[in-house]
Amino acid sequence: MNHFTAYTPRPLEIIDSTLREGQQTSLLHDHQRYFFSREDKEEILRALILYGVKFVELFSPAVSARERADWAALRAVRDALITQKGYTFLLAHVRCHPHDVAAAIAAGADGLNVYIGTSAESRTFNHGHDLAGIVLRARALLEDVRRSHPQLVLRFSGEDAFRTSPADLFRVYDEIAPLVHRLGLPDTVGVATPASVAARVTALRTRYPVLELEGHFHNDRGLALVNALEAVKNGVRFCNTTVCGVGERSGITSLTSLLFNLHADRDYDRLEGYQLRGSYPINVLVADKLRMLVPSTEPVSLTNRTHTAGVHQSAVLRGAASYEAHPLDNFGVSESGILLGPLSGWNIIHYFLKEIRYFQLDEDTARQIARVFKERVYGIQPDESPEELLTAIAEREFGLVHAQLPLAASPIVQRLDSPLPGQVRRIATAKPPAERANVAAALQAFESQSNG
Ligand code: HCA
Ligand code: CU
Repeated sequence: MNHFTAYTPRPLEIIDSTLREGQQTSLLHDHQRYFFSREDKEEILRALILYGVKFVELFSPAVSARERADWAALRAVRDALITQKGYTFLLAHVRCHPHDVAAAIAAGADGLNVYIGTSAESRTFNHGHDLAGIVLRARALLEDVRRSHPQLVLRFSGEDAFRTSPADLFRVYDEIAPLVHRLGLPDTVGVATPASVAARVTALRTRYPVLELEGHFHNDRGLALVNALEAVKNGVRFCNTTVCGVGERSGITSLTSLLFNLHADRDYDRLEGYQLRGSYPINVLVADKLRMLVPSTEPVSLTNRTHTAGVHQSAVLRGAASYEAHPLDNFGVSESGILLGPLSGWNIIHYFLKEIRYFQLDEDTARQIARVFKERVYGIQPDESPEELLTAIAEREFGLVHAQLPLAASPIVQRLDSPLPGQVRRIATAKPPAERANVAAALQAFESQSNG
C-alpha cells in the first residue's frame, strides 16, 4: 500500500526535525550528552506521533552506524501506533548522493528530504559544483529513485535558499520540480525576514502552482517563528520545526510556539489534528532530555504563568486573566506560579501565610510581617528559600501558630507552596516536579483521547 497517495494532507503539516536538526543543537554538548540515546529518540518520536505530527525527519542512516541501527527501532515505534494514530512518515534527510539515498532506502525510509547547497557560499565552500552540475546530479539521482522506488515521498531543497538569487533557484528548481512532491525553502543561516519570506513564497507558488512547499527557518535573527508564520500564511503547507526550537546554532522554529501562535491568531483550520494540550508536556520531555528547563523564551512555558511583581501577584490572585492573556492551560501549562520575593506585596504574604500555611493572622499583622520580610529577603542565603524565611519570621518573630493541616493546592499559587524536603528553591523557569512526572501520563492521555 502506498501510504502517501492514500493520505490527504491537512492544512498544516509539521515536519518535525527534533531527531535530525534538533540533534545538531550545541545544547546537547553543553550538558555532556552529545546525542539522543535510542530510548530518548523512541520517547520523542512517540510523543510527536501522539501530538499529531505525521511527518518526522531523521538523520540519513549514512551519518553513523548508530543512526542506521536506530532507524529500525523508530520504525517499530511508528508501527506500534498506526492503529491508534494512523500512519506517520519517517523521512530521511539525505545529501544529493546515491550513497545516502541507498542507505535511506535500505533503512526503510518513507521519503527522502534531499538537499544540496545552491547559494554561492554553499557552492564554493560545500561541494564545489556549479548550477549546471547541481542540476545534473540531482536530476540523475531523482529520476533513478522515481523509477526504482516510486512509493517514496520526495522533497528537494536548495540549501541556503535565501542567499540564492531567485534566478539561480529557479534555474535549479525548474529542472527538479517535475520529479518531486515538495520543494524546500530553507533559511539555512537565518537571514530571512517576514517580507523576504512572503516574496519568496509568492514567487515559488506562482512558478510551481501544483507543488507543495516546505519551510525551514533558522533563528539567528530571532525571526524563526515569525518567518514560519509568514510562510504558512502565504501558502506553505509543510513546515519544519523542532521541539523547543533546538537545532544548529540558535535553532529553528519551535513546534509548540508555531501552533500556539496560529491558535492566538484564530487560524484554527491549520491546527487540525494536533493535540494542543500536549504542548507543554512535549516541551518538558525534550527539555528534560537536554538536561534543561523549558526555555523562558518558549511561549508555552511555565515562565509565562509565573508572576513576581507585587502588583501583578495581587491582581492574579483576584483574576488570572489580569496578567495571563493566553489560554495556556489548553496548551498543557496547567498551573500558575507566584514567586515570593522582595517585590511581593503584603496581600500575597497574607494569602500565603493564611491560605497555604494555615496561620491565623489578620491583615495588619500581615503588613507588619511583610515589612520585615521585604528587608530580610535581600540577605537571603543560597540554601534558604523565601518561603522558609517568611515562615520563620511569622513563627519566631510574630509567634504565629501553624495549624497542622494539609498543604493547599491552589492552582494559582502552586509555586508558593512548600518545596519538598531538600528541594532547591525554584527559579522562574523551574517546572514543578509534579509536572515532570506527569509528562508521560499526559502524553499517554492523548492515546485514549485521540482516535487517529
Ligand atoms: C543542514 C542544513 C539544513 C537543511 C534544511 C533542508 C538547513 O543542517 O544540513 O534540508 O531543507 O538549514 O539548510 O538544516
Ligand atoms: Cu537547518
